[in-house]
Amino acid sequence: MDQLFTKQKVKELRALVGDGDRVAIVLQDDPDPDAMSSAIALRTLLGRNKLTTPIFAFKPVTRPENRTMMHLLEIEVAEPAPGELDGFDKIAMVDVEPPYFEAKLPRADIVIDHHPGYQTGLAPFEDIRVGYGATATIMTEYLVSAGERISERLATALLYGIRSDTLALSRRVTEADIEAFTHLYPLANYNLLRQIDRPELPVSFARVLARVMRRMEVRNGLVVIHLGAVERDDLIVQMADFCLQFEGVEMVAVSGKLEKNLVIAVRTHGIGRISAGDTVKRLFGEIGSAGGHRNMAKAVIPLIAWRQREGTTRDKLVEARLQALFAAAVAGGEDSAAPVARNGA
Ligand SMILES: [Mn+2]
Repeated sequence: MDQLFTKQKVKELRALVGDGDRVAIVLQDDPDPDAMSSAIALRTLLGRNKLTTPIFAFKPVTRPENRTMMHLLEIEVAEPAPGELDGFDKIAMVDVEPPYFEAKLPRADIVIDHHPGYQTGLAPFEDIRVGYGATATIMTEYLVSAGERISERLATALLYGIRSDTLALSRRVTEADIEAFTHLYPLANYNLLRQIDRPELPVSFARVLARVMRRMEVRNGLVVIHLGAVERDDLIVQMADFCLQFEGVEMVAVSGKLEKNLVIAVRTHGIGRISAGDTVKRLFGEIGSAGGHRNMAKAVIPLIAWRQREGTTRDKLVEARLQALFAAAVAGGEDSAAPVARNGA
């Protein structure tokens, strides 16, 4: 890699984004691993988090392994509401270029990509490396050049991005891709990579499924299910996604006890007035960490805090209480600010 050039680009990139700027990262429709990993790398490089620098795509991720990657690596990609992108100070795109979006974007400020055939000179910051096998390779070079710590999660994402864009380094691969791959290799989590390729459900989960699916009901577009104790966080998430596919379902809340916490995953189609993120913040923000986007949110509540407020952590009662809380939220819409009453029964 041309280290001097990369260093210069990182400097330019950071200079372009002001401290208080809200930055939107926009990806191609149905984003792939290269795009998603490049997006979180850009966020790290800019020292941002998901609130100040959310990731958007006009069409959601659909491929099962890409969805698994999102869940396992906790990458959130939101569909922008009409006009939402106008509210951002900077619009960045990775693994894609402005003409792809036609008139859908108000602006383009940052473009980092490896696809050939686009017109350049459309954004103040551009780094298009047509020879490269993956945008994740460019992003890895940026991170290395900037001396950024590459977390296990980020390394796993970038490695998977490079691997999938180059068909495991067999197609369109350059020296730079191999160098980036080699750099990331010792930093990544192989167990996660294997799970992305082929997520396995524990056999014991079949029994959990058989038990809970029997009592699944759709009420007012809402499904609430408490799984009881679960072995892994992603089982809760997978269950929520699964339930969202049923006829008439608009919002799903699935909870499970994971170690000392009650973990709640919420999914919506994002069409009604209800935002999953706002709902969990309102319901659980005071007793745990809770947040997310319109379609996707999560709350992690220490069981001890749940017991203090709700009186009990018995599975049956947890489900009944969650059912009541979410039903009230759905009925009340965004404006329902009703405080959550202590209620043991
Ligand atoms: Mn790519």
